[in-house]
Amino acid sequence: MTGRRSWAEPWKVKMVEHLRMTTRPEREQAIAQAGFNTFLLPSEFVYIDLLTDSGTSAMSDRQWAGLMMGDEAYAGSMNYYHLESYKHLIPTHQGRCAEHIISQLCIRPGQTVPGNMYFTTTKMHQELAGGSFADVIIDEAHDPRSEHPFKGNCDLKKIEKLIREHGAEKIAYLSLETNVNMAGGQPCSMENIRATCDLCHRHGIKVYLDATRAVENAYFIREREPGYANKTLAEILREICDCTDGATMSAKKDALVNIGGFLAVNDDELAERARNMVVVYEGLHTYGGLAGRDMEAMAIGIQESVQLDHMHARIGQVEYLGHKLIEAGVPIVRPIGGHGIFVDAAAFLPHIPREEFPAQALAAALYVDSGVRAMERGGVSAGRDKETGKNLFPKLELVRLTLPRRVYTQAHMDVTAESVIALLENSRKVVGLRFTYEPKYLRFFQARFEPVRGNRVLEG
Ligand code: PLI
Repeated sequence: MTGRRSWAEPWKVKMVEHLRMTTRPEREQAIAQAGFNTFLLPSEFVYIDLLTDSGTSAMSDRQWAGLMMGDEAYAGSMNYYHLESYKHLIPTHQGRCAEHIISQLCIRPGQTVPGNMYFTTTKMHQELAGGSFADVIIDEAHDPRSEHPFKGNCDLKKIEKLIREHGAEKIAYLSLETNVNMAGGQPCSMENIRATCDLCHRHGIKVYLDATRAVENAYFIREREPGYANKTLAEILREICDCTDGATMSAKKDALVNIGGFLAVNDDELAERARNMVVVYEGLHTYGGLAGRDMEAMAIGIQESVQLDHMHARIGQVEYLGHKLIEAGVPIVRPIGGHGIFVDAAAFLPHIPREEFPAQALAAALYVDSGVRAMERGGVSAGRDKETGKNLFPKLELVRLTLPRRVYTQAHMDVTAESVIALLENSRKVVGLRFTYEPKYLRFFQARFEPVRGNRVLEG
């Protein structure tokens, strides 16, 4: 049996959504009108949409059936009680609202918030609450070529140094992200999660989990960490959560829904304060901006997300695309991560300086070539230093080919790989970009650009 492919997707297609095929001149026009920002493309002009895995999953027939079981009572919706995790769970309409609440409640101006690499919305909310983010991820995470199996790990020495320099009381809490998005979907080991939490707790510092992709992380722990091969994903997930004091969650990723999230905490008093705040920004604490049906779909989605067959096929599809690109010599973040393939745009386009945003240019050129929509995860996403106002240029300058869950086929992966490989062969034809409009907050969403020469991002 060795060498035989023993699994495929544990589902079959029941309904299809038609996609529009476009011509290259149509795509050239569309990307120019979108200011060379793939976020600003109308999705009807996109063929294969790998912008994000957020809210883009296909729901199952059971989830769709669950929508009919929505209890739309304003207060005490039955669906709310189908969700449980930490001692207190407060639904929010998506992850960043949970981040907003935890940041406002737990960060005092001038405090530091260590985390294993920044995430855009997480850091933004920390800064808006008067805090400063401090990166404590291991150095390997910043090296696309490092094959470290747990590149999401925290570096305990970096945490100890922060505590020594600032004092524990100046640290608001540690924000622990699972399957670290900006590092390429890279997991943390259970050993490291436990050691990080122990260290923080010894100093009286709380640890809040960003559980957005915690199930994907659990899958990697099961695959790679000794002692976990016979545990279920649900058991591993429980173990991760048990180490921490609470979690923010965007259910739009692992939990297989198009909208939803929550804040979950163990502390009674913090929960009380969070419930007081959620009514101001989201809605009553038993629906937090969601319809009852959304909560039901989320509860069912969480159950489906921890099925091993599901996760095997999910990560298997990412690996399929990744191996095709590696075989063709495309520089991608190694090892292959959980929710997508991250192309190393700095290595792909060495002729484009960082100031001309190679990853932004590559994402736009990929769209022109084939209608595949990807996302920049590099200098544009990083924004500006909040003190100096200068552009931040993180070591990683990446284009993320993010795979929605249960949406695309192996043939779509082949088309994507062909386009990336064709671009690599013609990489000198990709032209750098400069800003024509730069928004103040989370600029990557709405920024506009123009090519530094001519009017096309992909020449020829
Ligand atoms: O998009 P939200 O507000 O539901 O969640 C924000 C959020 C928090 N943490 C992490 C690790 C995320 O990846 C995240 C959202 N990510 C998006 C939208 C993405 O495209 O990766």
